[in-house]
Amino acid sequence: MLAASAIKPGDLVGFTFFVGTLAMFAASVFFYFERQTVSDKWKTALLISALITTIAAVNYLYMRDFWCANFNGTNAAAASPIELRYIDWFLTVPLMCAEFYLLLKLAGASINMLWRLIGYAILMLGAGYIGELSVKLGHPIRGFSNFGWGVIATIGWAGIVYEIFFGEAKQLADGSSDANIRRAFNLLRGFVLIGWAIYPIGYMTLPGNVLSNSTELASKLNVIYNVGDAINKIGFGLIIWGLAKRGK
Ligand SMILES: *C/C=C(C)/C=C/C=C(C)/C=C/C1=C(C)CCCC1(C)C
Repeated sequence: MLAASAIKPGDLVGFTFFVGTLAMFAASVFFYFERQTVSDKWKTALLISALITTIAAVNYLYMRDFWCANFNGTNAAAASPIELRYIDWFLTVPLMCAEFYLLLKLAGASINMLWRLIGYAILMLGAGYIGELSVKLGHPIRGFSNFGWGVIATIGWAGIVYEIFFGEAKQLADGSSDANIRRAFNLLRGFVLIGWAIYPIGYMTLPGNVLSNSTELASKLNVIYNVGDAINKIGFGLIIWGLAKRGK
């Protein structure tokens, strides 16, 4: 049963998994219904927004249960649902890259741009996963600690940021005659630069990383990731929704 394990009193992390599930479900219902009301050209993008929050909603049910079944009050690292988390991100981050592609397709975006974004995302998430795995296993992997893997992951993130602030994506957006598209593009890339920065902050609370001694944050890794997911997944969707509502 998905909801087999109860949240223990005072378990803030379990609570954010629960609220995260509700928020993702509510956002999904909203995007599916609103999709009927927008012009055809934005229906696919809004469907992708709904899929992103739906995948997260289902995954949050499992993550909450994993956490609640394993957390005993002190073992935050062992109770962390690392595999489920990264399965979700490996599905939803490429879909977010696809949103950029769909947005800029009318301005002439090439499929290569989409593959580049997805390639960077895979580097970012693959290295991040290996770094978190090294914490779980308790030893470096291929000579790198979680810090080293975090640096490699950051290169992937920097690639995405480069593409949308300086690369082909930026040039296409600049060249678009549609002010609504330019505006949505600027908002989306703001999320990638600022909203996505929440994740490396969470990652830095891992043992041995730069924020691991902060008593405020230590053991709050999953809270930080959950807040990041709610802001970014629902925020991305709302920008696409706003564009679709305004753009004819
Ligand atoms: C819906 C899920 C999203 C938008 C997930 C985004 C995840 C990241 C931007 C993760 C980035 C990381 C780094 C930049 C370095 C440390 C390792 C990661 C994977 C946490």
